[in-house]
Parts: sequence; structure tokens; C-alpha cells
Amino acid sequence: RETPKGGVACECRPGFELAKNQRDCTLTCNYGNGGCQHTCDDTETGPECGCHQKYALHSDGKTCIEKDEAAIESSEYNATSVADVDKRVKRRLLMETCAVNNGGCDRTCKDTATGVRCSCPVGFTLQPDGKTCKDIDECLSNNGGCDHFCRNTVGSFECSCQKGYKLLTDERTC
Ligand SMILES: [Ca+2]
Repeated sequence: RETPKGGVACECRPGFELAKNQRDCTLTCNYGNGGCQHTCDDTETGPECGCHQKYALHSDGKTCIEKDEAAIESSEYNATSVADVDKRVKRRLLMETCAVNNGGCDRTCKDTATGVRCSCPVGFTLQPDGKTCKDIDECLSNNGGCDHFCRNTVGSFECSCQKGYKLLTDERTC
């Protein structure tokens, strides 16, 4: 742009600002959000990126990552790529919901703040894997309370009596 005094003055494209040397153009938040993923603040030294709550600024100064992932990132410094972190978040979200594959639970699945929690119906016990339900063999303990014979069934058990005896209505006593 020509100035009234006969010289030239530089101008910048929209979103850029003329630098102090009156020649260079510097990026501002008005152009592509200053390269920031979330928030952008114009400062003397250029755009400064910020992140929404629960997010932390990545070491690249532009990208925002989930805060607990940021902790993982610093402990696993080899896997700093944002793509890797994204994959990990998605994988974890997919795994930790009862909506997908019943959360890996054999029977009952419940979504909790710390992830899924599996549980089993009466007569079954949750295995150390936290997912599988196994029938309890009631007959192993005190013969299941049966007077004579005890027969384990899936989810329950049955008492029966020797020949000549009849099972009473308590289904234990002969
Ligand atoms: Ca049983």
C-alpha cells in the first residue's frame, strides 16, 4: 500500500498482524484459530492456545488431550503422538461399557464411574477374572444341607432320599 508521503506500507492478510518491524506478518487467533485445537488468546508473542476443562495442552502447544491421558503420556513418553493417545482413549471407551459385548461380563453388567462391574445371579460366583460366572457346588459344603443325597445343578442343587424315605417340603429333610 502506498502511503501519502510517497513510501510503501505493508499490510497483512486477514487474520495476520503486521509485526513490529513493519514487514513481517504474524499469525493471530483470527486465522485458523491460531492453530489451536480449543481456545486461542492473542499475546505479544503470538497466539497462545488453551484447552477446555478436563483437557491439558499437549507439548506441541496446540493440541488438547484428556487430562488423565496427559498423565499417561508423561509416564509413557515414547507414545506421545496424539494419534496414539486418541486410539488409546477410543479403545478404552469401547471396552469399558456394558453397551458393547456386555462389557465382557458373563451375566449382569453395570456401568460405574470406574468402569464396568460384572455380577452373577444367585447360585453362581464371580471368578477371579471379574467377568466369568461359575456355578457354586452347594453339595461340597455340608452336603448342601441335604439329609441324604445332594446333587449339584447349574445355578442350584437338589436333595433326594434313600429308598423308603420321602423328601419333606423343606426339600432337605428325609
Ligand atoms: Ca450349583
